[in-house]
Amino acid sequence: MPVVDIHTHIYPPTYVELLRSRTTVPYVRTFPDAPDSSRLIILPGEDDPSTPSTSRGRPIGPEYYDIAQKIAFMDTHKIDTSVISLANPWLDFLPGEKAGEAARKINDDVDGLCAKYPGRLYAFGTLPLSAPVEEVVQEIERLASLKHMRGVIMGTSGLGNGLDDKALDPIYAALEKNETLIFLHPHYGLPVSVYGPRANEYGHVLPLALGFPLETTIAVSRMLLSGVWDRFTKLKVLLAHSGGTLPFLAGRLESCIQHDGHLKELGKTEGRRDVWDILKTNIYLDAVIYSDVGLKAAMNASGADRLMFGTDHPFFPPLEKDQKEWHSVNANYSAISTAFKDDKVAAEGVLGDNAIRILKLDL
Ligand code: 5CU
Repeated sequence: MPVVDIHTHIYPPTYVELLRSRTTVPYVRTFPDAPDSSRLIILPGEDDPSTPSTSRGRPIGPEYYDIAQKIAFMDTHKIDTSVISLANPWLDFLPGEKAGEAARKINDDVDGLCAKYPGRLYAFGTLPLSAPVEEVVQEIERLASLKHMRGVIMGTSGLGNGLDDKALDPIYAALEKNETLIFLHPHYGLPVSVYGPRANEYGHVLPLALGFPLETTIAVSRMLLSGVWDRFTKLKVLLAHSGGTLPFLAGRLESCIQHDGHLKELGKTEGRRDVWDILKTNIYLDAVIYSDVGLKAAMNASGADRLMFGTDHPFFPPLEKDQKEWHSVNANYSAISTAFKDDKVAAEGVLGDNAIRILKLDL
């Protein structure tokens, strides 16, 4: 039974060099109170001077950029194949004139890494979203010709105005035409003010446990409300973290649409595809939710045949030194075995068969 990890990140060495050359978020640097440990600072506001040193970014070691370490991690956790993707914040922060070339270089580097480990690595490419739209479309076309690419990873900002922006239509059209799946992943979270004045005392818990999933939920809801899937009925999107909170809130979202006087006035409550249809036709969900409770909601919303195992490596390593097996990975394995204890075929689907079928992996 093959195990495929579809949510696993890498910062290729060229990207880490770029981060080391920067002094504003995102960047990599050491701090005077821990000069021997480089820290990766990526999330908005996480280098605020008032932030305790243990909460300033995260330590960055070779597990973030050395592909041999990815393979070793896969071996330890019995993962046959991984679909690797550049981690957040991708190329969102680059000036438009630099983004196209950076995307081509990173995508070629990542495709090259996959070529070194036949059958073990595939990838989601990266788009130069700050470049002119035509350049983004060109990269989508080019990615379709790279052997190991199976989609693109994207954040929720789109071209700067979110994923409900009509200016994205040529990009959605190119993705749909090439049957290129979007792996939609959060980065920006919620405005830090919602975490309150004591947020510094809580490490990264609130932005990662709640900010990330809510960001995804809001981004997808905006896509849906703006009719993206009515215009692009075959556009495929894989949502990180089991869809944020969308499986749990889909009924409420649908009901709010049906009861909205403004939408009715605009004629937008009729003749549209509803949330459940889109969840079962266009959306795929990863199984990175660490509990069978969330996983069952994901299964009920989209169907067990649309769920795919993931680890989020290299994020969420064990905090104990010398702990080889990762608790976070084992939590995702256990969630699958508990949620699908009476359905071996569905469990095998989530662990690997669904990814092989959906992403057309040649295994
Ligand atoms: O720990 C984190 O900050 C993250 C992150 O930035 N991206 C991700 O995919 N997982 C965890």
